[in-house]
Amino acid sequence: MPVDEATGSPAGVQMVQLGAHIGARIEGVRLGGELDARTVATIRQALNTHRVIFFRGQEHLTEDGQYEFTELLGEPTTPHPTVTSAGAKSLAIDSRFGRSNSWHTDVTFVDRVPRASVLRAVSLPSYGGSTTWASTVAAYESLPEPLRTLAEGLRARHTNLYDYAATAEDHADDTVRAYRREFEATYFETEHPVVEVHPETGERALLLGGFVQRIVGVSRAESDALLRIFQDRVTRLEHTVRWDWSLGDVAIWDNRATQHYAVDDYDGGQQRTLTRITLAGPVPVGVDGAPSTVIAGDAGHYSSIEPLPRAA
Ligand SMILES: O=C(O)CCC(=O)C(=O)O
Ligand SMILES: [Fe+2]
Repeated sequence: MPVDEATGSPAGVQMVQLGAHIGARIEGVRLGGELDARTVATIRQALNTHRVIFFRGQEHLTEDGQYEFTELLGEPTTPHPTVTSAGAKSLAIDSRFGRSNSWHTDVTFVDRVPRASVLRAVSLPSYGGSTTWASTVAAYESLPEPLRTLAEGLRARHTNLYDYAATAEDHADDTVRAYRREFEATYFETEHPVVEVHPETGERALLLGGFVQRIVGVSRAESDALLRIFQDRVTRLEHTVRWDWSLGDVAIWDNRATQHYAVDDYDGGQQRTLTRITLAGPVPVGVDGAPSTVIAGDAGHYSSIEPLPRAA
């Protein structure tokens, strides 16, 4: 296969960077289970460099094709720790069940935080419904040194309980309430370091987002204040990239280096559906080498634990 000398990528594969800190579009790739090893390596490398990558024109992809492609990147998990998805291979992200319009990293309430998520657009509203990702590496790196040191010494508890107080204004209907009950059906709680060392790149990243209940060892008010300081760095617009979906689009993000937010700016009656498959990841490790610890729940049925890459 011809290879571009400068990039090492297969000829015809083009990387279009979308921002200084996060985001690239990859052109010239037809996703599926038959993708060649060099292109798969290019995609893995792009994820480490750009955090979230986008592909257009993948209308041929079915749920099976999405799964077979995802298998080339690693070991897919089951759809979700609690949402059973009725035997499907992927998790339906369906606007009738809820809208992920809060900043989060996927499934951080378990110890084996997924390595990456692969999301495919199935039906879209006529306007709105974009998704925004933020680099948690850029967030960490932008902190002044004393705040980095502070963050490195902290740990936070993450759970799968909805924060009803925070969403009191959102008038959930029966379908949404049933989905939330399923989401919370088994209680999971995990303590993670606030700063995680990325297992592949060695970079440091903030590990926070919407499943955080509180920072350990400080008062509720202090926890809230600290979370505000750190989260403000994550959501700085310079650290984000926003994607306007078209049918046939696929997004893949490094779930160890990002948070994301689904923008809820389409009207209630409009249907929006995507399918998501997550990849098994290792247990996060802090700057001091201490891994995350399970407080409640066994996520063994959701995901295996990806072994950490061996030190070079
Ligand atoms: O609806 C979206 O665009 C993203 C939803 C989400 O949070 C996810 O797929 O993990
Ligand atoms: Fe998500």
